[in-house]
Amino acid sequence: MQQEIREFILNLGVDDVGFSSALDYNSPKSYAITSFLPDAKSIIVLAFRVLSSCESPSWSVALNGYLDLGAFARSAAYRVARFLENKYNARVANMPLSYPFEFHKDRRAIADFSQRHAAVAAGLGAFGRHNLVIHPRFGTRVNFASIITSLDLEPSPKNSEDFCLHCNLCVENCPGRALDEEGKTDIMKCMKNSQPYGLGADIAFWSQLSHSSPQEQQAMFQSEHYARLRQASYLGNQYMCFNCLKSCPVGVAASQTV
Ligand code: B12
Ligand code: SF4
Ligand code: SF4
Repeated sequence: MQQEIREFILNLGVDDVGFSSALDYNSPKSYAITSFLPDAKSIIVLAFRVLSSCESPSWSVALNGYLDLGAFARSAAYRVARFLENKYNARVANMPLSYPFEFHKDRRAIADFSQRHAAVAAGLGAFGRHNLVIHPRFGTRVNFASIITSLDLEPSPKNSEDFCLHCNLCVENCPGRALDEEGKTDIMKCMKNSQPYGLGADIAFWSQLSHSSPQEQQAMFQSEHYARLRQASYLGNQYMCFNCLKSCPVGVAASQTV
C-alpha cells in the first residue's frame, strides 16, 4: 500500500514525499493532531520545489511563481486525499499550506498546524539559521503540504543532519532584520517587509481616510498604494520579499537541475 501511495504522489509531479507517525509530530505551538483528525495515525508530507522565478527582479513575477506553486500544491494534496479515501477507505485531513487558520487573539500570526515540524518529522529536512526547513536536495527552496490520515504508515527515516552552512547570508540579506536573533523570526519585522500591504497597512489606510477631506479621499482611492492594498486582499498573500529563501546557497544547483 505505502509504495502505491508514494508512486501515486510522485506521478502527480510532487518533488518529494515523507511519512511520519502522528506521534512524532512535535510542534510546541500547534494544536494536537487529534484535534484535526481524532483517529490520526500518520502524516504524509509533500515537498514542492520553489522555481527559480523566486529570483526575478520583478516582485510580481516572483510572487506569481509562488502563487502557482500554492495552486499546484493544493490541487496535488487534494488529489492525494481523494486517492486515500477512494482506494483505502482512509479518513483524511488536508492541512492548510498557509491560510486558513483560526485567528485566536492569543495566537497572533500562529497557524493551527506547523508544516515545518511535519516536514522534519517526515524526514524531509532540518531547520536552518533562517528558521525554515532545509531539504537535503532542494535546500531552502521548498514548500510543504501535509495530509493527516487514519492509515497506519511506516515512518520515513529521520534526517538528523545539519544542512545549514552557517554562512549567515540569510541574516545579512533580510531587509527587515527579522532574523537577527538566532532561533526566532521576528514576525512583525518580517511582515512589514514581506507583506507591506497586509492588515496593518489596511487599518492605517481606512483610519487616515476617515480623517480626510473628500478631495484627499479621492486622491487616496486613485493611488498606487490603494491598488496594492486591494490586490493584497484578494490574493490573500502578497509576498514581496523572498530574500531568506533565495539567498540560501544550500542545494541551489541541485534544485535547478532536477
Ligand atoms: C504564518 C506564516 C508566516 C508568518 C509568520 C511565521 C512564523 N510564525 O514564524 C510570516 C509572514 C512572517 C512568514 C514568513 C515567511 N514564510 Co511562512 N508561514 C506561515 C505559516 C502559514 C504558519 C506558520 C505558523 O504559525 N506555524 C504554526 C507554528 C505552530 O509552527 P512553526 O511556525 O513551524 O513554529 C514556530 C515556533 O514553534 C518556533 N519553533 C518551535 N520549535 C522550533 C525548533 C527550531 C529548530 C526552530 C528554528 C524554531 C522552532 O519557531 C517557529 C517559527 O516561529 C506556515 C505554514 C504552516 N501552517 O506551517 C508558512 C511557512 C512556515 N512559511 C514559509 C515560507 C517559505 C515563508 C517565507 C520565506 C515567505 C515567502 N516569501 O515565501 C517567510 C520566511 C520567514 C522566516 N525566515 O521565518 C514556508 C516554509 C517552508 C520551509 N522551507 O521551511 C511555510 C511552511 C509554508 C509552506 N506551506 O511551505 N510566514
Ligand atoms: S521573508 Fe524577507 S523580511 Fe521576512 S525573514 Fe525572510 S528575508 Fe526577512
Ligand atoms: S543562508 Fe547560510 S546560514 Fe542561512 S540557512 Fe542558508 S546555509 Fe544556513
